[in-house]
Amino acid sequence: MINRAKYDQVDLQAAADRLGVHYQTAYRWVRKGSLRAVKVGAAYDISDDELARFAAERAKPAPPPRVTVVRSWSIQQERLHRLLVEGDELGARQLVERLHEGGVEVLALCQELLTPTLDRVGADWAAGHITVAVEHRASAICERVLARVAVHPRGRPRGVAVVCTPPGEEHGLPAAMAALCLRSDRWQVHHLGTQVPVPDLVSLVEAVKADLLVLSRSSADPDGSVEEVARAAGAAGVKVLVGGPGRTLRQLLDLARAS
Ligand code: B12
Repeated sequence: MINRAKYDQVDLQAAADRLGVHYQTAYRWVRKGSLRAVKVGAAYDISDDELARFAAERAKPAPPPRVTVVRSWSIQQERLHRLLVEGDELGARQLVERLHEGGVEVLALCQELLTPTLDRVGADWAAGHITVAVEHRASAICERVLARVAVHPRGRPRGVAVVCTPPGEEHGLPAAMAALCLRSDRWQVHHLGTQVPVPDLVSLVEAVKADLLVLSRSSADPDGSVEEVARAAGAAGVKVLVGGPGRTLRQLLDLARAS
């Protein structure tokens, strides 16, 4: 039998108590190796010195979070454009995720990186430099990259927003970006994608008690559906915001807050 007092050792429960944490937390630290312990049969012993060292380590201020400063968006756009045109999904994902993990906000990622790069992909296509297949692959990669950027801001939501495209509009990426940016600005967002029939859209807007309906589009309004949706949703008492090329996500967030 080991005399703990004699060797200035405490068991794991006592160590947890002294560190002010749950037993399981102390156990996890021991398993990870960050809290050094000696195994005695089925139990663990921790020395006083080790406890003091560990407590002092924990009391040190955490290092400041990594902050990425983007010196040149055009260099990032150039990189992303190359990756998208080559179909390098992993590379595109890593580029965006690295910036996001470095603290770059989703608004900047969408507005300064993805939007101009997609614009360039569109210009490549219009000029015949890339095929429709390459353009489709690039935009599909963007959809998946965007879906991986998770934002979970704390606090009470500002309100409920429904985001989609007007019927006939197949450009779904602006709506995906709008949804992401609204979420990051603490809106509860129902993102419906594209081609939602107007009566179904209105009934969902009513069911979720939306404060806001955001219609995002990249092209003009070939079906004249924007006005139809806006009228129907307006009649249901919801504020409608309509996007379009040349309009920015910053404007969207400002309009949404002002609504
Ligand atoms: C990818 C793409 C497609 C993909 C879309 C896939 C997808 N999942 O989205 C597909 C293959 C479906 C497609 C189809 C077509 N496309 Co296309 N497409 C593009 C491309 C390359 C990128 C679109 C995009 O996502 N842009 C980035 C977005 C995010 O930028 P944005 O449009 O400026 O949007 C911003 C604002 O709207 C704002 N925002 C969003 N919501 C809100 C809300 C509010 C309230 C506010 C204030 C702001 C806001 O945020 C966005 C981000 O900054 C563009 C090129 C370009 N310049 O955009 C062409 C482009 C839009 N397409 C074009 C064309 C011609 C077509 C087709 C007609 C081609 C065809 N012949 O079939 C079809 C139309 C289909 C349809 N009925 O909608 C033209 C449009 C020309 C025009 N003047 O209308 C473009 C500009 C290409 C070009 N250079 O000619 N396309």
